[in-house]
Amino acid sequence: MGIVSSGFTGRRGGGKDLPPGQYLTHEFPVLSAGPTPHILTDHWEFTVTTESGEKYKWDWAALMALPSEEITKDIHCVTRWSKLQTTWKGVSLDTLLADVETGADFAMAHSYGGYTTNVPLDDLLDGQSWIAYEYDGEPLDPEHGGPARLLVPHLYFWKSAKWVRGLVLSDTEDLGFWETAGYHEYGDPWKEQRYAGD
Ligand SMILES: Nc1nc2c(c(=O)[nH]1)N[C@H]1C(S)=C(S)[C@@H](COP(=O)(O)O)O[C@H]1N2
Ligand SMILES: [Mo]
Repeated sequence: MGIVSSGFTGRRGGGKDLPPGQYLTHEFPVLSAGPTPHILTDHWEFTVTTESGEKYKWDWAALMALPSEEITKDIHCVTRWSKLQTTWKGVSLDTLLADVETGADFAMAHSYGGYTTNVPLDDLLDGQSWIAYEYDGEPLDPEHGGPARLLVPHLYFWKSAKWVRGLVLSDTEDLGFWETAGYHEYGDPWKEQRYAGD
């Protein structure tokens, strides 16, 4: 009996958490533009390079020594699936960038394997992004970006670079992998900024 409406769970009021054009999934799809790199935490390193070329580096032990946060956020992929209330553990970019001297407006995230994606620096700060290393209480699977990925859940999920290895800060906006291929330079799911010009 009743009306079955796929996409509405009812749990949080029937779809108000879904940006336009998105549907709900309970799966965790894997979307990777290339093969999954397998990086041992012993070899993992995260580097922030400022606009003046100064470098700040963290190895895995240094990342683990930083205060971590439990994160519960909705995620939205530009291929139209959304997943609500995903749970992660990671280190806030506020923590990582606290002592980084920069006046840059833009960041390019770089991944092991060569993927890149551009994000305004302001969108990485104020509790909006993390280097996540656990998903659902478990170490992050390699196919989902383990050992660690960028998590920027307020933008389309392509901005959440898997296997992240660094940020390059800049005064000017460069375009990353998907942005160069015609996707939106910013990617706000609530404004449906899927493609350049949206
Ligand atoms: N390094 C890297 N990061 C990436 C991608 C990728 O291909 N390579 N794909 C992006 C896209 S399009 C999405 S939707 C999400 C998918 O993450 P998932 O595979 O954990 O679902 O990762 C993003 N980060
Ligand atoms: Mo995506």
